[in-house]
Amino acid sequence: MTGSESTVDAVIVGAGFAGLYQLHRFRELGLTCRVFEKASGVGGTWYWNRYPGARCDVESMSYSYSFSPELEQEWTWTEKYATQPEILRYLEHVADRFDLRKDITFDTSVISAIWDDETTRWTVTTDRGETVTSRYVVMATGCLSVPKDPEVPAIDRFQGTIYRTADWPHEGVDFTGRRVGVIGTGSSGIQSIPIIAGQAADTTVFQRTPNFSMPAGNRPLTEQEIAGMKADYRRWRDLQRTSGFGVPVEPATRSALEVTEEERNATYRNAWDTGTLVAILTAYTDSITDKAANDTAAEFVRARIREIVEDPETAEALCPSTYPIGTKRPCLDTGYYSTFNKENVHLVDLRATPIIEFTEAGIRTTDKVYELDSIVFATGFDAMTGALAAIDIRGRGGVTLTDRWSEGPRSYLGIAVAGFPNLFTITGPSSPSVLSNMAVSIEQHVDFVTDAVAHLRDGGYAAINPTVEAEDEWLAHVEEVGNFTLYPVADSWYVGANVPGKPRVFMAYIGGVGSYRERCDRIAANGYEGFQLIRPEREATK
Ligand code: NA7
Repeated sequence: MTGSESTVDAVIVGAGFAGLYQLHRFRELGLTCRVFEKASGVGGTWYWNRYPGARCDVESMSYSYSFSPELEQEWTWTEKYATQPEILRYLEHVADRFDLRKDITFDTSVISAIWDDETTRWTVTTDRGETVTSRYVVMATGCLSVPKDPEVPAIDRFQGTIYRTADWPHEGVDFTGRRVGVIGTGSSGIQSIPIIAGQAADTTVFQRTPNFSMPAGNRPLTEQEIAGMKADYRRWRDLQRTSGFGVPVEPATRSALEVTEEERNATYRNAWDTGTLVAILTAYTDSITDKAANDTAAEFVRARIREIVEDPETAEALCPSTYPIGTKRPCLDTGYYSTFNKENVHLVDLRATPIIEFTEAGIRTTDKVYELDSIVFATGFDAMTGALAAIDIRGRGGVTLTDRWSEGPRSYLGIAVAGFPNLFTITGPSSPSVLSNMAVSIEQHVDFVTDAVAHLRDGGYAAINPTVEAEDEWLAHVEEVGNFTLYPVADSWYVGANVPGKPRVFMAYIGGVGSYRERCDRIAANGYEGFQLIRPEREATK
């Protein structure tokens, strides 16, 4: 395809959960589409993150598409929390079932997207030299798709093997007999460490910030559970869509501070035993808004860590204490804390002894050299904006998205950016996405975008673009709601704190998936309030 040029109605960037569904919906509208995907297959996150133990920590029957009742009935999940291979098989099945692959070009990255105000078209260029002109561009590039390495000197000097959880070898890795170091204790580290430690001769975990983790209680689904859910999917989907996090929960009615310690701990114990992320964070009305209330949940989890981990010094180092529980993404694990009871597993607290550099033989901290055969980077992502910043996106007047976002991402609803007409960001910054069940948020965004495009077509409009005022109002609302909670205080990837130099902005909407959906529906029903609808040749604007 090198050097070729073509025209379609829409270019979609990415063939993960979002890109696949967007392609399906646009095709239903009769649009011609091209999807470009960097990987050699569909799946996005679930294509790349093949590290041992990789699972979704939203329950499998909820973390799935709802748009096709037939798909819901024919696909059967096997475990409470699906593994990466199972989710990838599901997405491959979706691609085949809806005949999506024929419009997807694999092994191809989009490198630029340039808007032309005269033609009201985007010109999209790929790293294989192909140029496509389209009316619409949808960035289905994912929130956690640009991995970042640890910021330590001399990584290249290390003579052993380096693996990245976010780009794991397809053939897998056998750590038997090896001395392995793992850097990073987010979800990827916490899921993989027990399995790596089960194989390796010796495992050293380099921890900068301890994380709150709860037992996943993963298990095979029973036939009754599967049949029950399949019979009840429609009601369940409605509950998901109107919930706070895209996962139905009983709303709390009381403050954590108005009940006795005994009652509170019984509630937390029940929440802990559910093996879900949300139960402990939604147990009380003020769990995530009041520091004293939050402390009670944090202390409950710390007590469990001290119970499980036998060495008191290691237990203390594993106890998070520098941020409220929930304000950095908590984890679900299978045997994470007990892994530190093994003799051949060691914890290095990087707050006490930071890494100085990599050496030929391993890692040098301020007090010691750790000799290693392999090092695993589980060091996270340039979240929310990384994948968009990697593409040279230029809107009206040649303004780049990177310049427009130099002080932090600006967006209306997390879907569209003033000055960048007909460009849509699925689960973009300031949407509820990363604080929700992604499957629910992705479907809602794709549906909104598809309806907007149908509205343009039916009304004879050439383009849609949010106004700066609508963007300002939305961002003020996102900030106001965020500030009502404890989220902005933590040095998390939600605020960009994990990437040196990134502007500190709380990039998620915590107003709830349900109320966000209502707002989007209202905006659409009111003729796309806050958006400018542009007629061909700008003959009229609204
Ligand atoms: P996360 O959650 O961002 O975790 C990355 C981890 O790597 C975290 O513990 C970081 O510590 C650590 N890290 C990052 N850079 C360094 C350096 N330079 N030195 C030492 N340690 C470092 O990424 P995951 O892949 O685990 O999970 C991503 C999401 O996937 C997760 O939130 C779920 O939504 C699913 P830090 O906390 O920054 O001090």
